[in-house]
Amino acid sequence: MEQKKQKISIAVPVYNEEVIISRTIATLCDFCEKNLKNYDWKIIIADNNSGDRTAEMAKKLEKESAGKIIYKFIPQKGKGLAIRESWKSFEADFYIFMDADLATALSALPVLIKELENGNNLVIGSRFIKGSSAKRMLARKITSKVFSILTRLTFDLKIKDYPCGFKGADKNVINKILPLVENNTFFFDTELVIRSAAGGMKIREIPIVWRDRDKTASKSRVSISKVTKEYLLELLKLKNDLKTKNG
Ligand SMILES: Nc1nc2c(ncn2[C@@H]2O[C@H](COP(=O)(O)OP(=O)(O)O)[C@@H](O)[C@H]2O)c(=O)[nH]1
Ligand SMILES: [Mg+2]
Repeated sequence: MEQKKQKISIAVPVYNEEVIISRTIATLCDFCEKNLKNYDWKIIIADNNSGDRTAEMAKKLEKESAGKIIYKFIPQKGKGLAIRESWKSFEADFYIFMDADLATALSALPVLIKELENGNNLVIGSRFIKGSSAKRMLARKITSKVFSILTRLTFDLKIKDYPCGFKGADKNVINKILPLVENNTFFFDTELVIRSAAGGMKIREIPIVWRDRDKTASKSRVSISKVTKEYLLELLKLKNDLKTKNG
């Protein structure tokens, strides 16, 4: 008897990604076709009203994909909101998101899925553990390291990488933790990790190979100073919230 295939939803948040989207989504789709044969997978392109040709290109990808790629339009901006809405739109066994620039080498995708099947509730691609490597701009490397240390100290956690754009969650996290997550922008997945830890979820970091996007092709959508300010404020807000709720 043929076993029922596990359903996997892969959300890819995009904002003004006309330069890379066709290539990276084709690469991802190809990879899934070859390496996720035993799963029923879908890729959801989550677009927050991009001002460029992202929507047009994503719709074309959807049309040519025989149901494997779905274009989702979310009028209000925010990477977190885009991921949340994508996850909500398609019922699955495992919920994944990854950045559209494929900063994380796709070889980590089957590993991430295996770790979810092994019973971990949340699996995090990590740039800071043994076996990982990250090619990044020095300024990003430093802020990223500082975020890691601050977050670990603030919440007394062992997890090393919080905002990495490559994560997977099971139904427990989606049903019990996701509704508690307030942030809908860049801090969304960091909050998801911290609230998952506070909620007793089993979390595992896996090593990844990370490469910041090629600046000649397109620039990061993230401004370091803006993100740093938001990250610190959100960290404090979350600390207070967890403190109040836990007495
Ligand atoms: N839907 C959506 N996606 C976003 C938004 N901001 C960033 N992204 C996506 O989030 C991912 C990470 O962005 P990127 O610029 O690579 O960030 P960096 O790797 O931290 O420099 C990419 O897939 C972006 O297209 C947003 O406001 N809405
Ligand atoms: Mg990136």
